Amino acid sequence: MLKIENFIDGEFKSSINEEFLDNYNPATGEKVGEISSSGPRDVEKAVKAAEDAFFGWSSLSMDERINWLEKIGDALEAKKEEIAKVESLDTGKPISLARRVDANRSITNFRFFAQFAKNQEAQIFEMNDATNYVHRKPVGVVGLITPWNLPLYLLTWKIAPALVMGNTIVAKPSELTPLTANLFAKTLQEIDFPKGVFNIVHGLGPSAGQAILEHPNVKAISFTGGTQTGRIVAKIAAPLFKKLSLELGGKNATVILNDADILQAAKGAAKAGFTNSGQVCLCGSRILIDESIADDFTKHLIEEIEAMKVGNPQEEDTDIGSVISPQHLEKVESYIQLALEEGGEILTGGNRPKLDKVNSNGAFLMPTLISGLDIKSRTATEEIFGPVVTLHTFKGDEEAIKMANSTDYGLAGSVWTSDLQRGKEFSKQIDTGIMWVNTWLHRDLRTPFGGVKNSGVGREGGQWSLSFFSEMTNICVKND
Ligand code: TXE
Repeated sequence: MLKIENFIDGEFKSSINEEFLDNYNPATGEKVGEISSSGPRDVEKAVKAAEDAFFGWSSLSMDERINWLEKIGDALEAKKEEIAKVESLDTGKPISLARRVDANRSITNFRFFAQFAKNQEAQIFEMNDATNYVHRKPVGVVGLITPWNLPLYLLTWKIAPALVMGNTIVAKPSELTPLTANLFAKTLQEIDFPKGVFNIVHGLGPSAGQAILEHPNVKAISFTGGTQTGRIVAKIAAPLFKKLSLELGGKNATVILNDADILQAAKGAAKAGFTNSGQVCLCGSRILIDESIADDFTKHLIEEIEAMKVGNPQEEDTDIGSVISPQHLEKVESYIQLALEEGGEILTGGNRPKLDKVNSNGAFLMPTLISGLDIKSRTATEEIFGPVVTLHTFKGDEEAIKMANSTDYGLAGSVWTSDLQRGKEFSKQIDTGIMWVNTWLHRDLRTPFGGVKNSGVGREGGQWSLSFFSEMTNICVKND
């Protein structure tokens, strides 16, 4: 039985109250371990360790910190298969997805920010009688609070830029998925990473998470999670004038225009809708299809969905694993019930699969496609965050734009068309932070990542991450 303890000042130690939370494998329903259930006193210890380590870490040169990021990337690369296995065990996601997406991206996050920081140019603004130098300094001790859907991928997406800019860290992974954060901490120990620079406090949001938000010496909060929790984070952090990055929920539209390549669009829409069982904030959980090609497209889409293998996430050919927990499964199923009440028709899925004994107690749901709902129905406007996608027809681009923009979220979307210029122009009309044309989840880490409305505040990626994790001083030198 795994015992996952806090990682403070380079050592693993249980929370002061010696309390633990159970940790489960959602694909089998089995308890796999326990994690420390920390509170404010543990956060105090972690912040103190981060403060004590701050001078040493921030006084390293940028090149020395870049070297450390490269060493971490190499150490994670050597453990890629272990990361994939542990992430799959903790989340119920297919091992192939955990390897291709979670493990690979966790390694890439360090290598990308090492390279990106290397290429940073000094920001200098010349006047006719003076020169302005923009000097970047670390923020100090930063708090990273992350969710359960892409645990190590999203945590390292914040750790790498925070470290390279000279900050020290107190992190709280989701209490549902602590294992790869623990593996990451062990890796830092193995490479003799400076103690206290990176700390983990495990536990529940309202106790451990909230204590990080409230701690006066935590100067910035980078949060990824639900919109509801994002409101709580903002309410606590804003009056303390902490820097705040909020990456929240989404209800993204996959829009198929009348000149799309129907087969390519059906494959793309199925991938966008059901990757990680729909538990990615970027998932295309609403498909909008031009009525002139709706029948043909829907036929191909259903074929793509029904070809997905649902089952044991430890098997290489599994496409859809379990969702994160029985509680989340019930939440997702309640939306299927709601959809029927709102006049929806289930075109495929909507039921739990019959699986072998090992997974008979797992939180599995067949990928589900529902048509016939009003675009303003609750099912089509609230984030479900599971393998449930709604299908809506439109007549002409104007109506498609209106429908795509008809939720309180604004994170991402995709549009499928054979006319790339049309796709680009269409994308400009959509109120989201990210739009893909004839693809989905194709990522250049230099680009701004984040959303508007209830999808959050701020952007991550490239220069946006380096700016968030640093403070600027403009030094204006009068020329003699
Ligand atoms: O997020 P939560 P979860 C959305 C999606 C999903 C919902 C819940 O809608 O259903 O979020 O997912 C910590 N003070 N997305 O449970 O609950 C919590 O312990 C401080 C979209 O992951 O918001 C965890 O570490 N911290 C998202 C983290 O916040 C608190 C990806 C996220 O938990 C807290 C994942 C509090 N009061 C979920 N309450 C995206 N945009 O990528 C909780 N936490």
